[in-house]
Amino acid sequence: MNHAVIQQKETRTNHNSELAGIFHRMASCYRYKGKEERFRALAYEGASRTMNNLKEDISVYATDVQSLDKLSGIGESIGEKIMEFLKTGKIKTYEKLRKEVPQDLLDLMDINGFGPATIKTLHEELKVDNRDTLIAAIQEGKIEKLKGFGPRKIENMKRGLKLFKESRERMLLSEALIAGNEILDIVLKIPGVKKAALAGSLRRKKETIGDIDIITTAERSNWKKVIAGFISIPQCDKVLAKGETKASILLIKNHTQVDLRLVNDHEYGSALLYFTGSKEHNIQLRLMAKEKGWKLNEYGLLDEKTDTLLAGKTEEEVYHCLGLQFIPPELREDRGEIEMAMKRKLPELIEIKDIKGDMQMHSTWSDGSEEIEAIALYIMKEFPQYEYIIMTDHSPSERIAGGLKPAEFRKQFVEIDRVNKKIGKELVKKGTEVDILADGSLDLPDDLLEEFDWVVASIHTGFNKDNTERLLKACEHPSVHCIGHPSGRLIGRREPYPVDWRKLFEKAAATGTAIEINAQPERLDLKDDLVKDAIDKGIIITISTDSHALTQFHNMQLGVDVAKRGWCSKGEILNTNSWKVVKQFRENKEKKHAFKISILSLLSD
Ligand code: DGT
Ligand code: CA
Ligand code: CA
Ligand code: ZN
Repeated sequence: MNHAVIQQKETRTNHNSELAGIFHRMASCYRYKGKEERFRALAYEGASRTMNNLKEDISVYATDVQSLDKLSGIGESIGEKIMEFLKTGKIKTYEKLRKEVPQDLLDLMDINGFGPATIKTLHEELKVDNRDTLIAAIQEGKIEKLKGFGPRKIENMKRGLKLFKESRERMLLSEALIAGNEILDIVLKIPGVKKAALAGSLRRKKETIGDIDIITTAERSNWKKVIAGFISIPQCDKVLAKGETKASILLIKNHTQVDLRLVNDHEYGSALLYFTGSKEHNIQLRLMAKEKGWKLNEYGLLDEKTDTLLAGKTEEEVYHCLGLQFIPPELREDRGEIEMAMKRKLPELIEIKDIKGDMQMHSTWSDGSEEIEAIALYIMKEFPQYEYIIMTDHSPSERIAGGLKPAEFRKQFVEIDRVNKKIGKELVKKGTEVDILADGSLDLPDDLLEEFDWVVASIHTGFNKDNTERLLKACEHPSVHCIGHPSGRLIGRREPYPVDWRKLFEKAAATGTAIEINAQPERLDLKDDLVKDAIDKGIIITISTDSHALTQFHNMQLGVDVAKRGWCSKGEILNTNSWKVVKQFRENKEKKHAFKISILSLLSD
């Protein structure tokens, strides 16, 4: 790819994400202004989502306001703002709004515990307009005197602030992967660079990433040139450190830190191993080496006394020399992987190519942005290996998300049949994401639930309570096949609600209920260590993208990354199977239930 093309690609993604950011902040401003502006807030929030989900840069659609009108969520007024932005780089209404609302506090509005009314009160009563003074005020106990700020609310706010702080310091895996791969491509083009690879938590696919680590090899005579090349890439905002073998920079975008380390070819494997981590995994490896009279560091596996190099060119070589099976980066967390590698019993991890279908998604029938037919056509083109996709629109109590009433689901069944007939393939399956209500009952009648091919049951309310009982009750329902986003967390924004996981996993195993890995970048729910606990209990896992737009189907990779970090092989993931097996899983649950009922009736006779 030549430089001109790269430049063009960068400006392309910029328009959409910049506008999405502005619209999101405008929505926050309107929410802050109060109830009268709530429809504006909703409209701008919708426009922000649309911007994030566009396949092409907005300028491609923006030939005039009329053509923008065709995009979902973009009416005439917002269309004009887009045109204004493309022409002038600014939106006057936004510039005006910024002056009326304390901008520094606005970011907090995305955090659990900081609604617009709360922020307004704090701003007006405490006369604070920046985050630091607000945080200080909370810590000094000043807000306890305000009306409506009880101990539970304040506790909740403190937890929210902690999350917010963490989210400032660490990126989501999805963002870091994009940034990391962009920079890796650029590093590979620096004159003199031979090999380069991502290392650190990014290579291990941890759910959040502190900084991006890159390992590079080059001829020794070129090292100076490579370091100089790295610190002068156009994406670099600031050089943090620069030495002979390493450099650290901050990127312009999001001020992401990138650490680059240079090594010789024959050290590449041991350096990659060292800088991939985790630190805890490395410590265990070093102890192993020591017991054998060796030492292990970034320069190789060496004899302690003679300094003879035993291994170092590849990671495989180092693991082999230590008497270990190769350990995939996703498992390097000191969670028992070294012991298993010694016994040569590591699982053969699931790969993206094993996936045969997507288990949760939403269409325009509820809160998705695409018609069922468009989704089906897109999947046929982009994911030809998929044998099925399950449409799982929301149930009635999800009012904001446009949940469907029973009669509407029955209409949707007809539409799904029509689409399948048109594409000549039983690709689209009939499902729902049914709400688990406060008492653990479901939001749709039993007779309808029985008609679905697949039922995911999820919690969308009551995030501060222990939700174990609700989830257990849902598992006991014969028509619930899977628990969706089981912990309810949003990384950096909302903590998981309390759940007794051991109880839930036992119930899921006993009732034959699957548990979801939701691959939405902010969810990654169930999280990796709990996935491992779940499969140890014999639970079957599904991976789903929960897509609300076409661009989100590619998140399947993130779900697979979580499954790998949870030690899953193909056998533990239901949607690596053909639809026949999914149907068997479903029938199994019904049989289990029927069996239990018949035993109960025998006992009562
Ligand atoms: P992050 O950036 O916080 O998401 O996590 P990592 O794992 O990428 O950590 P980072 O960037 O500080 O260092 C990259 C790798 O380098 C780390 O996974 C292991 C290795 N490493 C760094 N510092 C040490 C250390 O003091 N001892 C050992 N054994 N390894 C280290
Ligand atoms: Ca790192
Ligand atoms: Ca680092
Ligand atoms: Zn949901």
